[in-house]
Amino acid sequence: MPDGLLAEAVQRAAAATATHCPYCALQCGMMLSQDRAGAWTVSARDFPTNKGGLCRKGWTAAALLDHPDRLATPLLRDTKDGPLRPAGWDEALDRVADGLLRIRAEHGPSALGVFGGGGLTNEKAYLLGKFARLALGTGNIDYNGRFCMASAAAAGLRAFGIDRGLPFPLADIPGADAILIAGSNPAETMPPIMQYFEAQRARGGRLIVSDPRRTATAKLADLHLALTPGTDAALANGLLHVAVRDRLIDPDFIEARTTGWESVRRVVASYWPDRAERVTGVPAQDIERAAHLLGEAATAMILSGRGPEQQSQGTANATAFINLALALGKAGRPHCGWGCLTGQGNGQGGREHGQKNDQLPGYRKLDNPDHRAAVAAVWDVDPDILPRPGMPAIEMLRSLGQPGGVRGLLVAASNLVVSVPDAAGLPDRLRGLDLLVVLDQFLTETSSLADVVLPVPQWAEESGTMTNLEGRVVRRLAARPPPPEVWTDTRILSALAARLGCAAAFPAEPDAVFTEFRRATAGGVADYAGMSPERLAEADGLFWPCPDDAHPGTPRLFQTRFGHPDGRARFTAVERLSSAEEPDADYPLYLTTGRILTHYQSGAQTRRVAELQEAEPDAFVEIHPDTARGLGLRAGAMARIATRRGSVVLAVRPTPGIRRDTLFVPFHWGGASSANLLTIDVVDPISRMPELKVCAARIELA
Ligand SMILES: Nc1nc2c(c(=O)[nH]1)N[C@H]1C(S)=C(S)[C@@H](COP(=O)(O)OP(=O)(O)OC[C@H]3O[C@@H](n4cnc5c(=O)[nH]c(N)nc54)[C@H](O)[C@@H]3O)O[C@H]1N2
Ligand SMILES: Nc1nc2c(c(=O)[nH]1)N[C@H]1C(S)=C(S)[C@@H](COP(=O)(O)OP(=O)(O)OC[C@H]3O[C@@H](n4cnc5c(=O)[nH]c(N)nc54)[C@H](O)[C@@H]3O)O[C@H]1N2
Ligand code: SF4
Ligand SMILES: [Mo]
Repeated sequence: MPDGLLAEAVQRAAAATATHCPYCALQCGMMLSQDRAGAWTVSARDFPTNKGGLCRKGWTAAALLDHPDRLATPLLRDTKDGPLRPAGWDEALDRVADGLLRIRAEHGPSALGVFGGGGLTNEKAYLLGKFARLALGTGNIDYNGRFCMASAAAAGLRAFGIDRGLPFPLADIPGADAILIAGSNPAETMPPIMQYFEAQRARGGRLIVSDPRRTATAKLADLHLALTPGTDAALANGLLHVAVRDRLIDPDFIEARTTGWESVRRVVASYWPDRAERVTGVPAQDIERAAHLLGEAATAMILSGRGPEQQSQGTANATAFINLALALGKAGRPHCGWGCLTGQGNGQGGREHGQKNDQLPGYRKLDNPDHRAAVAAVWDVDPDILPRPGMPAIEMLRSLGQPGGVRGLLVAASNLVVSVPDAAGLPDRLRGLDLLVVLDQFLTETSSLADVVLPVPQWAEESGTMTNLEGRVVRRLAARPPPPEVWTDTRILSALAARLGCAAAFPAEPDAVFTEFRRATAGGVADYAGMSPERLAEADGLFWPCPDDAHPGTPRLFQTRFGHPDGRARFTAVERLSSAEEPDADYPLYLTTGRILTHYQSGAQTRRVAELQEAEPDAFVEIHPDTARGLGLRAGAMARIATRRGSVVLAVRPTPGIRRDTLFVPFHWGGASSANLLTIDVVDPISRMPELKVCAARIELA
């Protein structure tokens, strides 16, 4: 860090720094301060997203800053079977560069792969994409957002022409007379957001939740639709059937602002309530009631979570709910709209700037000649040297070590071994690579397999921008300098690019990257050009697009026109198709997976926070008490859950709110209790999202 920045960070450390949480996409505002004894503490601050609230993960985030597990130097392995040992930066970076160059010389650039994460700042995500395309020359870059909101993004882009998770600010939520939360559990995954739903309910608004479990969120709702896992499109089509039948749709809106309605109308005609009930298990009268609550409300929103999206039919599911919102005339108007509750800290920005296989900065497309030319001009290279789109995540991970596949992989900000579906074979595939390099703060289930581990700062030790679930760009400030032998991700990429002989510029400091990044987004859909650090610091962030210094930013999209050239939203008819694997005699139950309040993602961070780990030390399986009784499974007993991929042994947690035919396992743990030893890696044909939410399982006393 240059002296000026260091001095600034030190000065801030003496006072409290106004920053944002390291975890989810709400990006709650927080203060970080150090007491006289040197301990760091978090306190809440009044920011528009969290309004003074924080969840337990946010409150305890500072516990990781001086954690004894933190990596303090690069680590490397002298032989494939040898242990990791500390090394200096020159040795570690030389090793990485030599390894990458050797693979490229022998097998070509597409034998190199990069795997990124939605937790990276915009600057890092941008530089990682540039690094893959220019320094490595490979198209094989993808990231964990593929497992997150890729289906919602694909559906939103197809329907609206622009994918921004929420096309409106959270502040609009209380003004919606009816809201359907489709397969999300924000009471556990974004607790401070519940203020907005509570305000909506206090105004007399109605809340509907569709989820196979009666979650903390569903408990607050007027109506809970406890659908069978994997039947979301049937539910949405059933709701739209009723809306058509009972004249709840908005023909004027359909006529003026959309195209393609006829084909949708024809398809939903056969989703009469009895049929929808048979498929979804939701009583027909509840489907009728929900359709009326949404259709009769003056304003309504549909908010999508990972439930309907993380399926092999995820794009179709999200599309079916978008069709419903459009047909009701509940999109592109005040307090109305379909939106996706994006998950990771920078899940939104991380999907806009080039760490996706087919993408260039500014939400541009790698296969569009104009887009290639625009970005190549900023990078000062010939557009023809930009590679073509490479493999999306699951395909890339399947290719590891295969003929023609990836042999050298660089991972930044993902703990793949825990979070990838059907993960049993992944550790061996990673070990078998010619070179695995992981940039992380900890020795995780993934980084511990690497040939070279490069330590990076934590969120409070470097500045950077994050784009939250609303499309609001916020600036995180460094509260203290990183430990001496820890390098930022951007500095590492810059040093590697130089060693690889790349002629293009690779700025090392986040602020310099941000300046270049803003230029690279100029003219794109997600245009950040007008967002100077000074403006971001003054305001409570800025919403993209914000093309110039005078532009106020765009909190609300689609109010007058949608993002397609004709300004109209597009209907796409979808049928409900079966999940990749349905229960049968051998595996009679559905297994679904997801989150609990106290842990974050693969648990790489939160399992190291004593308070959180004590609250939920181990994975468990939720099962309906009747199902458990029938199988002789008592509370706390250890049960074996098996699927065609593998089995895990977990404590039984009888839960009256879950469907009788469904098991739920949180995925925050690795090793023998990893939910992803059970899941299936079949992907959605459009979004390439894997089916994390549905497979067939059986359970028995262990
Ligand atoms: N505590 C905590 N908070 C987090 C995270 C975390 O790991 N922990 N991660 C962040 C990230 S990256 C994300 S993506 C978000 C995710 O936030 P959510 O979408 O709220 O999270 P999930 O628990 O994955 O899934 C939501 C719900 O989908 C339901 N579900 C399962 N199968 C189906 C189905 O077939 N149909 C429907 N309709 N519902 C189904 C589950 O029962 C679950 O309650 O959370 C963010 N916030
Ligand atoms: N069964 C099942 N599996 C799932 C899901 C599910 O619902 N069910 N959900 C999926 C979803 S939505 C998601 S988002 C994924 C998430 O799963 P992962 O991709 O594994 O995400 P994290 O656990 O957040 O891993 C982030 C890692 O990066 C490190 N890190 C944090 N900040 C930085 C940084 O700035 N730079 C670098 N280099 N490293 C950093 C952290 O220490 C951590 O090890 O899991 C997916 N997997
Ligand atoms: S809701 Fe999300 S951003 Fe807010 S404190 Fe919790 S983890 Fe952090
Ligand atoms: Mo996610």
